[in-house]
Amino acid sequence: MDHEADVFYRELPKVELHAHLNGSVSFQTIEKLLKRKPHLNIEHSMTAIGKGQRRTLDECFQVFKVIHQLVDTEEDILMVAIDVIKEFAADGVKYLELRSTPRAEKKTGLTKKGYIETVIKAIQQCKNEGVDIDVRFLVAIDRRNGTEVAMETVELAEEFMLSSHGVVVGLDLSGDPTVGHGRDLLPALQRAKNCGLKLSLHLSEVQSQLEETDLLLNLPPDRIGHGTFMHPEVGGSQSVVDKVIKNNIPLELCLTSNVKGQTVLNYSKHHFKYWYQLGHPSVICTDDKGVFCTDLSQEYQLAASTFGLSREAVWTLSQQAIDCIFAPEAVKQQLRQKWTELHSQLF
Ligand code: 6MZ
Repeated sequence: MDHEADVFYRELPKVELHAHLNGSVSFQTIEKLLKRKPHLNIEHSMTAIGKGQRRTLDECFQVFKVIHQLVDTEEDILMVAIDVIKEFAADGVKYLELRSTPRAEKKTGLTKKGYIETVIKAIQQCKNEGVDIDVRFLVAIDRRNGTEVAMETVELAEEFMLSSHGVVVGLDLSGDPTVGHGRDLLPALQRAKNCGLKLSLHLSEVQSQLEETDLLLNLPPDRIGHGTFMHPEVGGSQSVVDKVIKNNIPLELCLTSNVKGQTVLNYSKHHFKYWYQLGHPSVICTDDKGVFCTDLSQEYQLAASTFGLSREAVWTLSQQAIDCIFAPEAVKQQLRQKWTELHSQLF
């Protein structure tokens, strides 16, 4: 990790809503995977982007490919998911929505169904061990894989939403934003929405996506990932901003990811400022804590130091994230209760 956050931020109870499983793999877990697969000749420098380093978004996607080579059996997925959940819990995250793209691997016999089952097993195992975190799962569509795979993914997600006792709550649309067009995925996303899956869509992560964003906002999604280029100051449009505000769609904002992936010039230029000043629901998230060498405490601290937020304001920010979770109202109530109990310990 680049550096460790101050105690206040680590002890702050937090909600993480935008975390890709294979982007969240820590140095320690990569170490274990490298030992399992020495023949791949992969080094740490190929799986993470360290302090002060930047990559193009395209290079970031190459990093995921390397990690996917290391995580290609049910055994790997189980270990990775358990480690990631425990690391978030150790960082003070009380509620986590993990997202991941189900993958089939001919070589190892991994199936997409087995993939999802294994993530759910990891979540269950952590719960049985009493790890202090409520974890839900969003099944991810990788936009690179096109219309048909998107529809199959929705069908799988639907099946698991019905059988996983509330663990699978929604669907994520992610993947390289420069590939494909959202219009081709619209039928799959519409179907997901109709069957009760919550939708979190990566929108306007790069500048060329305004038309797609405008179209997908008509669904409307339940949350937006990044939304970096939606507002007029960065070439977006007021009508897109108005749609987001009118539908009160929360944004998942990942500061370090956007700076290291070079879609945002520096921390002070991050669009957190625009949306936060509007009073629009903005949730601080990590995106890929392993790849970008960060954690959620650090992201809160960076937001506070960059935009001059008081500790009270940081507390409110973390508390308001509860309103944006995909789990039902009863879970929100439990979390609000937890935040109330923890407030006196921090202030
Ligand atoms: C878009 C991203 C992403 O699904 O194998 N992913 N998609 N933008 C980003 N910004 C940096 N970061 C991660 O985790 C890795 C996958 O998550 C998506 C990509 O599809 C990547 O392959 P899983 O667990």
